[in-house]
Amino acid sequence: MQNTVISPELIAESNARHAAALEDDYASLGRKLERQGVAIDAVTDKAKGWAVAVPSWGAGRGGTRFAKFPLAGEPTNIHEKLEDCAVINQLGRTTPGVSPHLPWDCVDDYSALREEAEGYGLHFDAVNSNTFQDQPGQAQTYAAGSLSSTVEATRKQAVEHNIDCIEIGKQIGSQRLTVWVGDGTNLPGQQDLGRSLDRYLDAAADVYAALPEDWLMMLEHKMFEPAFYSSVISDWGSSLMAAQELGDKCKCLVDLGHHAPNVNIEQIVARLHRAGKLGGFHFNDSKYGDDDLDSGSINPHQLFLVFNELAEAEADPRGGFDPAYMIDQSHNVTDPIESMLSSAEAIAGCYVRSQLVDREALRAAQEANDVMLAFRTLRQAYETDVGPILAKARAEQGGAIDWLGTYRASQYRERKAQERKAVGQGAGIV
Ligand SMILES: [Mn+2]
Repeated sequence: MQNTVISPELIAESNARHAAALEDDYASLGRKLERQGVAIDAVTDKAKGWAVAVPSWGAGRGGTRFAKFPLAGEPTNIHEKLEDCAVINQLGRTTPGVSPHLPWDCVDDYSALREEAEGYGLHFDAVNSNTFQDQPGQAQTYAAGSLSSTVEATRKQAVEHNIDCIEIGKQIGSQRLTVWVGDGTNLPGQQDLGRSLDRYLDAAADVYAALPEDWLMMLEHKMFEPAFYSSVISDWGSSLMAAQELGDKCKCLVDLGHHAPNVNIEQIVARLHRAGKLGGFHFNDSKYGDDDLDSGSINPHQLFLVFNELAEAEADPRGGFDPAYMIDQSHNVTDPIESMLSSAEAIAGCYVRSQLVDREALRAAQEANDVMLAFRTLRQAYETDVGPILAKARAEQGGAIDWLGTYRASQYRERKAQERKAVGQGAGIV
């Protein structure tokens, strides 16, 4: 018996109020797509089979380096985070995976934690290591770097933490390790830019050597922050270089916020796939830098173009196509459950739109150098309102047609505000 956090009756009652309007919209969209040669039910089935993981840390309020504004009833441990993730998946039916972060989510009994997640219909996705901050009692500081540190004992400590993450990951059913290091410099001359990469690669090779056969190590690049002059794995070029040097079980992870403004991220996606090194995504949106805003809130067109490249990659797998999809954003002023539901819908919507692109027509227009027709072929899919498909997919799997209204009617957060202990203030960590 699956542990349902939100009353199924409440969802059913809410859906009953919206069912007639949805059927009307779905039928109308179905007729429109049929004229384009697309069977809507087949697309809805694809939507049902598509998933994006949520990060455990995203269940809590994030913050900036200036402040964090806690939300009454937000989770304070992995058990409460799992409960919130269960709500997100129960209403949205797109997010059965939870990506844990260590040591923030460390517990004594990992098989019990795995069972707890499964009780909610959830599973654990990629495990995220953390060598960007010091933990209480830690022997070596990461103030001057972790895997790339000039201090051998510090590099060793960072390697051992990553290996611990793999061991914990095995117990909770994960098969991927995401490695992001904050290593870098704040002033020119602080470190030798070449040797710091050498040290990183040597240490990362020790982590790689501990990977089980059926695991992947994903390297996440980031242009800047916390290091503001140079980062060791600053861009997709450094990431690709490292992944190629480390081996077949190492791939690159693209966090949409980790690039300079206006960088053509969809092209990076195509390039990484071409190199057989597209490992996964961290979805978020940004206006200025690594803002970690809700996915699709600022530039939904870019998100669509990324998914268009993913659809191309899936059609031409070149030996493999299995990227890990995860949301990675910071909810500073919203209820994280609402932001994650909104983001999952935006991301799934771009996936669905990418499935509506007439690939044959696009290819023909490209081959004929018919620029406008190629553009319009893409644009037609982007401009399609796929809301009815997403709502239908949710409803048919027990989720909510109107997830926001249903969530608020459940008064889940208000109840948790009574039950859970208050979160401390202070700067957030994102
Ligand atoms: Mn990320």
